[in-house]
Amino acid sequence: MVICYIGLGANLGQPGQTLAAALQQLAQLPHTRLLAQSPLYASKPIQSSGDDYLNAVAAIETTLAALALLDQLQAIELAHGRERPYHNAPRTLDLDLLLYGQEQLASLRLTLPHPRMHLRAFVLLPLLYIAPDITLPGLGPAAGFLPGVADQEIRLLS
Ligand code: ROI
Repeated sequence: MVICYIGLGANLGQPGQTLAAALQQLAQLPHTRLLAQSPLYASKPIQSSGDDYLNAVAAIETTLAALALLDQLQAIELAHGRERPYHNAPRTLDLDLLLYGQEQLASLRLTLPHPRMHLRAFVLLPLLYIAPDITLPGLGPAAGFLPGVADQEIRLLS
C-alpha cells in the first residue's frame, strides 16, 4: 500500500460539481481507498487566464503502480471532457499526481514529487489542511514553502 496525494483543479464548466464527482471517482478506483479530502479553495489562475479555479487535494491509499494510477487519473480527466488545446489552457478537470509515497522520479510521463507543487498556494494550502506535517521527498517539510506563496490569492470555501 502506498499513500498518494492528488491535486484537483477546474475552472471551466461547473467546477464545484466536477470536483465533487472526481472525488467520488477517486474513491471508486480499483485497489484504492480514499483517505481524506481537503475543503475546496478558490484561487486566481496561476500562469494562465480565465475564471478563478476551484482546487482541492485528496489523499488515497493504493496498490496501483504510479503509472497505472496516472492512467486512471487521465481517464477521469477525459471523462470530464478534458481537452488540451494549448499549454495551461483553462480546463474542466485537472488531476495531478503530487506525491506517490516517498517516490522520487523524473521520467517523460511523470515527475515525482510534482515539480511545481511547492511553488503553488493552490496545492500547498489544501495539502497542508489534510497533512500538516507532510514532508516532500527531496524538498523538506511542505509548510516551509508557505512564505514563498504568500502573495498568491487563494481563499478557503466553507
Ligand atoms: N492556477 C490555479 N489557481 N489553479 C490550478 O489548478 C491551476 N492549474 C494549472 C495552471 C494553469 C498552472 N494554473 C492554475 O495547471
